[in-house]
Amino acid sequence: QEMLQKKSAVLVDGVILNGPIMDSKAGEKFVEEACKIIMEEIVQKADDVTEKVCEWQAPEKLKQILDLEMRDTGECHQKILQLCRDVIKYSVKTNHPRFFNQLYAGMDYYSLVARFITEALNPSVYTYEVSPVFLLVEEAVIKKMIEFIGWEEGDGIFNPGGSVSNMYAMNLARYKFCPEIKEKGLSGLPRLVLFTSEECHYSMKKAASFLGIGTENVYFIKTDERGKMIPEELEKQVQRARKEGSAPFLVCATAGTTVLGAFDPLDKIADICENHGLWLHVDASWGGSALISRKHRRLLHGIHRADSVAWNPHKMLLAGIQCCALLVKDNSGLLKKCYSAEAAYLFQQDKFYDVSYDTGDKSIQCSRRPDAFKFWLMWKALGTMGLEERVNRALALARYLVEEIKKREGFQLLLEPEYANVCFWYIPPSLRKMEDGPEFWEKLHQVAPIIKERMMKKGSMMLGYQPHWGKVNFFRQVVISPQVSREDMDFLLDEIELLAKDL
Ligand code: ABU
Repeated sequence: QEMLQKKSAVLVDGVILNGPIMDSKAGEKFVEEACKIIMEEIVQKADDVTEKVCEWQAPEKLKQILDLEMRDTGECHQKILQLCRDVIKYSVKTNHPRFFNQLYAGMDYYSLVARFITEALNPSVYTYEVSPVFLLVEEAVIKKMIEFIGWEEGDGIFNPGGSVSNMYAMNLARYKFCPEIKEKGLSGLPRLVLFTSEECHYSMKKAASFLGIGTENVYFIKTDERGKMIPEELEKQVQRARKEGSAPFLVCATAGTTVLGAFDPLDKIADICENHGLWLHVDASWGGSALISRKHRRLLHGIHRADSVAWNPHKMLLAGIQCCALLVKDNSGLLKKCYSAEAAYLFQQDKFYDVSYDTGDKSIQCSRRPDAFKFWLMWKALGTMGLEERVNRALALARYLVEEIKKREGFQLLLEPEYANVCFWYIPPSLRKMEDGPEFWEKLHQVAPIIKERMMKKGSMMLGYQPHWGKVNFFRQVVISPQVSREDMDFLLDEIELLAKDL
């Protein structure tokens, strides 16, 4: 009413248009109070082992606790702040020192602040005009990552996940093999075949299906007892594909497999690719960060011979999900040629600045998050040596755990790890005297899921398990976080013994 009485009030379709409709002061206060909760409940508790890793609730119970219904009228700030507290309380604390469940863990303070900044600025990284800083940062980070791979030059793009990077690489390799596909589509193509190991990431199958290549045209190459692709088997399969009259175009090697943490022999695989004129993509989503370590980069020996590499700094280096780069050994603008669609409303060629900085058209996305920035701020703060120390320490902790497992009764290593994946069985007291045979393995298969249920309901730690290629359920312990200490490794083993003492 007051506004309408003012002479200057403008009313359109029954809506007053003067002034903003938001109460900025109340909004600022809300942000301030929410930040305080984030500090108290997440950041300050991140290294506190007395806190629970998770506060398990069954889905139906959690639905009731959270009051998920969205109503016609909004709720007061106090209620919303309480919801924020509940969301934090019932979420898994992936930054807890005893979260060993996935290929990411821990909290990096710099990348966290970078995320706060980008969330607040809300940029989309496609043109220099809306993302000047983040585009330059992405360029600088890609350049540095390329240096660590050992290429003299190259190109790249940050993507939402390693799976997407792998898909980009598959499509790029196919585009290089038959560039006319971009306009003509699949109809004129021969039967394309690609090769990857039995231990590869499941995204290879997804990508083959999504891109219309077909999962039957992914030839899975046998691996050795450590999970590494056998090059002689690759050679045989390439020859088989040729004899069948199909068109091999891509080999995807893995540097750091998901379960066993195995590294394929890149040099030997590169020889085969060179002989047969095949694109070599290395999925180093997990293992790529070993390139930062002078001690461990030998795991990726030969990676400089790859045509493309997927590398996720959000895993071992803690850059915050998601931070995933696809890097390409190319200086001909292949990424842009393959993916661009030249939208005139974004990529005008008559802008007042150098439009080569409008790099968004190299991406299959339109809106894109500034993921490189988290990695950049962290790298600036820690330096390469700080990142290197992170990798070295994680692998030293994994080694410590391996040696402790060997000493303890009831624990059995699956294999000597090369990286941070420590795979082992826990054989509970009742099975220790049992004869090796189908019954023993059947019973052992049931042990890890029971221990997992107990640890989650107690909230003491989180550790993954899986069956794998005929091997019954075993634990996969992943060591990443700099918040983890030697004591946490001991705790992990003690806790498994405690949780399984009646089994
Ligand atoms: N991209 C693989 C992630 C799954 C895992 O954490 O085991």
